[in-house]
Amino acid sequence: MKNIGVLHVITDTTLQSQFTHAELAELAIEGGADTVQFRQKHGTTRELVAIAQQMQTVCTRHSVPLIVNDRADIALAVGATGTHFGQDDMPVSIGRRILPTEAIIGASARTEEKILEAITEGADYIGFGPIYGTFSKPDAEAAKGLERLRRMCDIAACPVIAIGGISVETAGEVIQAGAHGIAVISAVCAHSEPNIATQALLNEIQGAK
Ligand code: TZP
Ligand code: MG
Repeated sequence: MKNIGVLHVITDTTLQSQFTHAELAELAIEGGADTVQFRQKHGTTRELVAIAQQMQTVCTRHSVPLIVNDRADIALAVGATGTHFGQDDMPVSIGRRILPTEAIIGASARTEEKILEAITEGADYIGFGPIYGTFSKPDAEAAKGLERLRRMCDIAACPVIAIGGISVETAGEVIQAGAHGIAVISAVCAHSEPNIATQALLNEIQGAK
């Protein structure tokens, strides 16, 4: 099994305009993020590659994996550690075929059936959520809650990364429900001090483990 981080910070420049993706990556890593994910839903491929390149430079300097959301081509282009696929993105089985063997592939899955399918196709971790209400993903489903998270963690034979509305107040209970780790956007990116926010989340995760 690959080494999957426990604190995935997904960088976002729509919730705030103070920091770039690369600056957020730097601050998150300073605060203790052990995985950084680049996720941007707008912009040309050329723009996205340029941003991902800057982020990869930061991540390489600190030996922290960079995961690119949706885009296996951009992950390959910048030498990122892996890709995270949503349920409407490239199938995990195809990503597995075109990415290097050592690449980390994450897959969003919201049902027991989809989780088992993603694992069979070669996902290294499952992203499950939203656990709580979130404003960061307009098309997010209704909150799934801790009980459903617990059930999904029981059936998944790989790490489950919980996502969606997770804050410093709730990170601990999410880990106690069985999640291997958490992924956050607003808890870090909408905070005036992303490094401090990341550090606080890490403390909660470590305290709960
Ligand atoms: N997928 C499910 S919820 C979500 C994504 C990308 C948004 C997470 O953002 P936040 O701000 O941590 O709720
Ligand atoms: Mg997607």
